[in-house]
Order: sequence, then C-alpha cells, then structure tokens
Amino acid sequence: MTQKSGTPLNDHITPEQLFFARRKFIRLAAIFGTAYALAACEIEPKTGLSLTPTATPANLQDTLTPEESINHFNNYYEFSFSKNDVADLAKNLKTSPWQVEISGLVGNPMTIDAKELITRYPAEERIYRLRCVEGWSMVIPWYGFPLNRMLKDLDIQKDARYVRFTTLYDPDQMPGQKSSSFEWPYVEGLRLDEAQHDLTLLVWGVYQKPLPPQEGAPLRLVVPWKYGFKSIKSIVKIELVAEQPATFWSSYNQAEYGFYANVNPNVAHPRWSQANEYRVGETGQRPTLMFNGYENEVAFLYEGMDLKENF
Ligand SMILES: Nc1nc2c(c(=O)[nH]1)N[C@H]1C(S)=C(S)[C@@H](COP(=O)(O)O)O[C@H]1N2
Ligand SMILES: [Mo]
Repeated sequence: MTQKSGTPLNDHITPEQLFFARRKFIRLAAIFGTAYALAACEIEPKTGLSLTPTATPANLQDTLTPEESINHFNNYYEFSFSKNDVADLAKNLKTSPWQVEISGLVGNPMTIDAKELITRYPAEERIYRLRCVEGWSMVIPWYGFPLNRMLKDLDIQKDARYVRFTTLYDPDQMPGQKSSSFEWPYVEGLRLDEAQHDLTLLVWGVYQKPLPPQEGAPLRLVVPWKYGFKSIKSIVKIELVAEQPATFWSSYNQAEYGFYANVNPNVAHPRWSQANEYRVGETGQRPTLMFNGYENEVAFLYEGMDLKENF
C-alpha cells in the first residue's frame, strides 16, 4: 500500500460541491472507445436538487485517495482475504461479455450485457467517502449513474420492498469461493427507498477509467453512507423482492454485521469501536461521521428507527 498523500480536493472542486455529487460532464467515448459513442451525450447539470452537502468540520480536510492505494488495498474475498493480493489475483477476471439479470417483482425483467446497460444511463463522476467496517476509509472518484434511473425503467410492482444484489459465482475464476467458511455467492440488499436514494450509485469506473477487476468490474454498487461491505462488487443479478434478503456478512455473523450497516460512530462493532477511522494514506485517526458525513441527505430514511437495534 502506498503512503503518499493525495491531492487536496479543494484544488479540484469548489467548496460547495465538496463531499457530494460532483457532476462532471464526461464523454464515455473518451474512456471506452467508439463502442460507447452512443452514450457520449453531455448531461445537463441538475438544478433544484433536494439534497444539500453535509457540513464537515473545517479542520478535517478530505483529500482524494491516490489511485494506486484504491487499486491495491482491496477487500474482495472471492480472490483473497489479504488486501494487497487482490489486484494481482483478480487481474484475469473475464469481465466481458458479462450478463446482468434484472428480475423479480418487475414488469420489465431483462438480461442485458453490462456494457449495454451502462450506455443507457448518463454517467456522472461522484467523489464519495468509503468507510469500511474494519475502521479504514478512502475518498474515491467513482463513475456511474444513480441506481434510481434504472429502477424507474423496470415497472416495479407494488409489493416490491427490497432490492437484492448478487456477485458472480465462478470458483474457477474466483478461488476464494472454494472456501467453505462463507456462503457463496456474495449477496447484498437495500430497502427500496435506500436503493432509490440519489446517492446510491451503480458504478463502472474509477479515476476516469473503467473499473479494474479488483474494484468490482464491470459493475458494482456504491452506497456511501453505509459500511463498505454493502457496496457489492461484480454484480450479475439485481432482483426486486418483497422480503428483506439475507446478506453475505449477516449470514456469516448476524451479531456483528447487520442488514442496515449504516456508518455510525455511536454504535460500536462488538469487537471494536467505530468512533474513529484510519484514512488510507494519512497517519493517525480521524473521527467517523454519522452516516459517513451524509447525514443531511439520508437521516430521513431512518426516522423513528432505533439505530442500535437496526445496526
Ligand atoms: N463481491 C464482493 N463485494 C465486496 C466485497 C467482497 O469481498 N466481495 N468486499 C466489500 C468490502 S468489505 C468493502 S470495504 C468494499 C471494498 O471496496 P474497494 O476494494 O473498492 O475499496 O467492497 C465490498 N464489496
Ligand atoms: Mo469492508
């Protein structure tokens, strides 16, 4: 893991945009080549957003985590339990063709290649914090589109209340799946209103390039106010379901990893505090922010809920 410090975000973006959707107009064709020219339209900046950036303590400057750190410090148990080995072990993952099944309680189920799916929705760059339940964090420039754009096209049936996501199951390519300590494939879930929140992204790029395999190519979820394990990689299935789905880490240890997994400095993991975090590339610790700093945007989703019970 590299220790060199990142570039101050302030040098790149204006303060009022800090920590929230940096909506940059990008040309997919410039990233992927001519196959993506169809999607190379510029998107209008969104006005009248109901979301406002969360204020952050002035003394805590967020800086972009260096690309090498993002790409060489990975949790991806399908390949390795050791963060530094994932990039090398995942490098030959075949990410094209890649079928994604979108099914369940929808009027318009489909199976679609990931490349085709991502050309359907305008790309945005979003700089988000990622806070792992283990106590480390990064600041990552993702490329993708809000999941809610895709959900709108599915004709969701009214008894659908959750979205369930599944990672590829292929033990020949993913040797970690030969371990019987876990129930494979990796699965995750969100409540439908969480999935529809504008911060919830389907991501296909990082640092202005397509996702490398270790980052969850060709398509992953990113839910920035939740612990990193909710941000499931290399998705092959997205299902609308009625009941709260089982999730990989809750199935492994229900007492330690809940369904909600909202970043919360006030609720300790049974074996360690969540009050502080190590920002990759920095020395020392910094305080962890409620909902990872996205409290103003997402707290309404959990009004009236006991966040200790629903951890
Ligand atoms: N399929 C799959 N998705 C996964 C994981 C995994 O092991 N398998 N690890 C999760 C965890 S614990 C974290 S912190 C993030 C790490 O994402 P990164 O490697 O892009 O930083 O991915 C999440 N998504
Ligand atoms: Mo994590």
